[in-house]
Amino acid sequence: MFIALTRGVPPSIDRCELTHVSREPIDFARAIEQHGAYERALVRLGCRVEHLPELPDLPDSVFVEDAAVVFDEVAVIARPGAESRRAEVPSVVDALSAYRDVRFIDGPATLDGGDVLVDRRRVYIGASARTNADAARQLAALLSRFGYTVIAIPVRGCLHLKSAVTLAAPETLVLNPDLVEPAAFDGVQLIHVDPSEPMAANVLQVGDMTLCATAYPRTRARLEAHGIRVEALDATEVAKAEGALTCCSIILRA
Ligand code: CIR
Repeated sequence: MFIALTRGVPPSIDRCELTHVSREPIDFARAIEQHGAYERALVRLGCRVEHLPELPDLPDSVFVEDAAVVFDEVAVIARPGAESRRAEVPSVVDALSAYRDVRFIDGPATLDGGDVLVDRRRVYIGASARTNADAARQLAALLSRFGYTVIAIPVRGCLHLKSAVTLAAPETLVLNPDLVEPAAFDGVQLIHVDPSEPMAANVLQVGDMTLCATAYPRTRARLEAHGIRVEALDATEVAKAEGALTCCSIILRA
């Protein structure tokens, strides 16, 4: 039903880019174990996991989400805002070319996939340190023929739009109102993270299940109170690399 592109955790992950997070030692063995559990969860939820080639010397290469945004009609190849991450992209282009027409965000515009949140025909794009207005304009031009509306959303105090808000269920977003303005999301149900869990807004909905990090039990309870089925996964090691659950896969309808 779904294909999930993933890539192994590189041994260089301790040299990853960091913007809003202080560097802490990453337990590589534990990171591999958690990533394996993540992939097994995706399989349980109906994904065929396809492994991209390992890139051991690219510290952020496990965060495949940033390299592309895939729609049913087209794959849009990103141009990551961190120059150190641009070499991650070609293998993602190769993999996606088997499934979709691919289109590119042209430089000097920059776009990280973590800044793009798709809810039906609405595409929210973060105005962040990684993604700029030129990329938003190009994305809108690429998608207008398919009936998508692209809406630029400022984000503050976090890396990506999807650090601040993600899809928890159809027409339902989970968000941290300190990082993104709730009024920007008109006409959808909003669930706020528990205030004691500011980084809990990154969840990954696949089919009728939503994956959430075990570190955020209070936000999980809020989702469940809204009737959302939640499975919790440990994601402590990618969190130290400023990553979360959506970042580690590109999921597309087969
Ligand atoms: C970076 O700064 O690019 C990585 N250390 C973390 C990227 C996380 N990706 C994501 O949220 N989509």
